[in-house]
Amino acid sequence: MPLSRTTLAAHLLQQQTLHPAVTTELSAVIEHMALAGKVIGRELSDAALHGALGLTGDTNVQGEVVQKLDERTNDIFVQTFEGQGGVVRAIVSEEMEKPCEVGGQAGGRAGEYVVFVDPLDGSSNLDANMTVGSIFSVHRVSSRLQTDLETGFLKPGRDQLASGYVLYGPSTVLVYTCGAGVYQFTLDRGIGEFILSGSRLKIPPRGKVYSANEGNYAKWPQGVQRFVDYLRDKDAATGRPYASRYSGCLVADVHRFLTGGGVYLYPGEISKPEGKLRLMYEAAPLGFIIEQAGGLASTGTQRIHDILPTAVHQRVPLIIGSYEDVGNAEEFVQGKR
Ligand code: FBP
Repeated sequence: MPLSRTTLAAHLLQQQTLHPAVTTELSAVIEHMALAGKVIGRELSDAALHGALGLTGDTNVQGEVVQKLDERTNDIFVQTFEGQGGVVRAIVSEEMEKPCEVGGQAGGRAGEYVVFVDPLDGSSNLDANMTVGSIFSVHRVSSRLQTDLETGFLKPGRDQLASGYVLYGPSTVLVYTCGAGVYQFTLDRGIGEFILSGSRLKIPPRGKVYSANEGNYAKWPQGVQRFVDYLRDKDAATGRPYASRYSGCLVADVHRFLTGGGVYLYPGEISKPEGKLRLMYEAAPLGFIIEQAGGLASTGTQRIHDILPTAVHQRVPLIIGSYEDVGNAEEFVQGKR
């Protein structure tokens, strides 16, 4: 095994010497996310062999049917942070209506971080054995917390300290940023370590692929329809038509762009202008990653990063990916083209 292979722990130690934002505590949070990712990766790999696939019969706070693994992966994140010595005060999860306090006292002080998590993104892919992911975002708890647990956690995307995702595909990959570039790690299952496999990742300014559930085309506002029509039109000079790729897993579609560029859309609909995806644990964390890689994340009219959240499960339209492609989408959505 070449000794130059860098583990996540070694990388974070190095980052702490280079960037004051990468503190020991924040590194501990990211290492706990990696630990939860390893456990989830293992459980997904043989889920069918111990009856872990299928539905629970319940619906979650979003009104969505709950997969058994949605619940199990949520428990894994809560358990992972329950014993972590207090740096994390609470977890806010897609699967839990209210924030869940996990942090003990660290040196007599309440934990200073809150972790927002989508434990299993794309879970409707599970029965088809297709790619799924976990998404996380780390914020510092605000002074407002004393009064109101929920609103004390609501901060705009630009205030994130770190974000990332774990992608459970042919290999298990962890991608994160602390605002000092985007780094990728691949799980070496043989030694149980995430090993650095990509540094300071950059997304191409323009892509050749778009991702959207075109089954919703008739429900979209005209600007969105016209943008997708534009991508499908033939024009060699601008590399159109773009190829259509939609995996049913936001993390997988966004990860594809980190290497080849392109644009993912889950827009608002005429009857549902807020769209489907959640701001705090889907749009904002992926927005931080993509913008650190040189791309853009928008609602079509506003940068995701600048949205002042009003609720932990708030939904927003999302257009994310290569800078020029998202810029084009914004012009169509705003009726400038
Ligand atoms: P979940 O986090 O509940 O899985 O929802 C998000 C998501 O599954 C994305 O991963 C995916 O891109 C999108 O919703 C699929 O939605 P639809 O089935 O409406 O196209």
